[in-house]
Amino acid sequence: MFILKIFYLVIFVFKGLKEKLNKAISKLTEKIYSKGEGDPQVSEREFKKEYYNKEPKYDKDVKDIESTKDIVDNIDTVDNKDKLKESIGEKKYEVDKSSESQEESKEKIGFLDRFKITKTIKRALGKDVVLSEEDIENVLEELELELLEADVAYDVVEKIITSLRNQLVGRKIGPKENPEEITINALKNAIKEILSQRSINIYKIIEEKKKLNEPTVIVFVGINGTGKTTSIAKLAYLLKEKGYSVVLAAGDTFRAGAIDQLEEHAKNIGVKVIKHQMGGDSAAVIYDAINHAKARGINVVLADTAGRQATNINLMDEIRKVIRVTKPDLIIFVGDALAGNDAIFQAEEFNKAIGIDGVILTKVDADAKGGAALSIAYAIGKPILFLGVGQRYKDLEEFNVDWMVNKLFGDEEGSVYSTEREF
Ligand SMILES: Nc1nc2c(ncn2[C@@H]2O[C@H](COP(=O)(O)OP(=O)(O)O)[C@@H](O)[C@H]2O)c(=O)[nH]1
Ligand SMILES: [Mg+2]
Repeated sequence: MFILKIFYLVIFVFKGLKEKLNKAISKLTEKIYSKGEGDPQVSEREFKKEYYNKEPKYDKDVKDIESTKDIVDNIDTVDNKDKLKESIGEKKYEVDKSSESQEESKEKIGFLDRFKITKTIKRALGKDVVLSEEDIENVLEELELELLEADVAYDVVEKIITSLRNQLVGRKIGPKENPEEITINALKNAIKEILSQRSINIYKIIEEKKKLNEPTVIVFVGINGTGKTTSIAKLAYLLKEKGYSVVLAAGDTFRAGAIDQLEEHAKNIGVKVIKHQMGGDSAAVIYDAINHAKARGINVVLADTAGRQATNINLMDEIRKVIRVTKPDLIIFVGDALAGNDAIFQAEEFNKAIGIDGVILTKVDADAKGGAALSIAYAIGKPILFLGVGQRYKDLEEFNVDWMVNKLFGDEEGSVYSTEREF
C-alpha cells in the first residue's frame, strides 16, 4: 500500500458558511440590542434584579460587592467614592430606587463598566424589543447574498431567509432574554428545517436483510471523478470495521483502469472484487457479485458504476438496466462538494432519471464554501448519508443534522482531519 505521510492539519469544514452565519448572528443580535437600549436606569435595574436575586450565589455576590468596594477605594478617577460605595451596599436587596437621578445611574454604569461587568449590562435590554421587517431587512439581504456566494442553492437561501423572517419579525424579546441565543436558535431552526429529510439507517437495512439471509445491495452513481470508487472503498472499510462482510462489484466497465483501481482498494482493505472484462455488461457484473454474496453469506455488495452525465441517454439506459436487474436496496448518488451548485443540479437530474435514495458528498475537506452540504439534500428531498473528508479509508463521516448544526454553530473552530494520503 502506498502511503505518503505529510502532516496532520486542522481542517475548517464549512468554514465559509460558518463565518457568514456568525456574521448574520452578530448583526441581528446587535440590532436587538440597539433597539432595546432604552433607558439606562431601567437597564441597570433589570441587571441588578437578575444579579442579586440569585439566592444561592448570595455569598459570592456579597463578596463581589465587598471586593468591588476595595477597588473603589483605589480609584483616583472616581470622585464620588463614598456615594458609590454606599449605593452599591444599599442595592444588595433594594433594587428599584426611583429617586436616583439619571446622572448618578449613568455614572454607576460607567463605573461597573471598568470592572468588566459591561457584558451583563449590555445583555440586559432596557425594554421589550419587537423586531420589525425593516429592522432586519438589511441584515437578511446581506445574508442572502453571502449564502449564495458560499454556494448555497437559491431555493435553500430563500427558505432560510423566510424562516428567519417568520421567527424574528414580531417576536417580543424581553430584558430577561438573551438576544444572541434567540438569533442563534432562529438560524439553527432554519438550518434544521433545511436538513429535515428522513434519514436512512444503513445498519438497520443491513440487519434486516441479514435476517432474510440476503445481502444488502448498494449501487453508487454519479458523474466522473466525484469519488464513487473511493467512497465505495471507504464504506467497505467502515462496514468491515463494524463486523460486516463485504464484496465489491466492478461495475465500471467503461473506463480503462477503473477495475484495477477498485482491485487496488480491495487489496488494501482486504475484501474481494467480482469483475468481468472491460467493456462488459455492468448489470451482469453486479448480478454476479450478488450471487457470490448470496452463496457465501456475505452481508453487503457495494457496486461501482461508470461515471456519467444524466443527460447521456445511452449511459442512463445502462444504469436503468443495472437497477432493473440487480434491484438494489439503496441507490447512492455521489456528489463532489467542490462542484457547488453543479453537484446539486446533477443530483436533481439523477434523482429525476432513476430515483436516488441518498447522497454521499465528497471532498468536504477541500471545500472552503460549504454550500453544497447544506443544499443537496433539500434539493432532492433525500438525505446525505456520509461525507467524504479526506484521502484515507477512515475519512468517511457519518452525516446527521445535529453533527452539521454543531459544526456550523459550535465553538470548535475546525476538525482534525488529515492531509495524509492512503491512496
Ligand atoms: N480530498 C478528498 N479527495 C477525495 C475524496 N473522495 C475522493 N477523492 C479523490 O477524488 C478523486 C476521484 O475519485 P474516484 O473515486 O476515482 O472518483 P470516481 O470517478 O467517481 O470513481 C481521487 O483522486 C480521490 O482520491 C474526499 O473525500 N476528499
Ligand atoms: Mg470510479
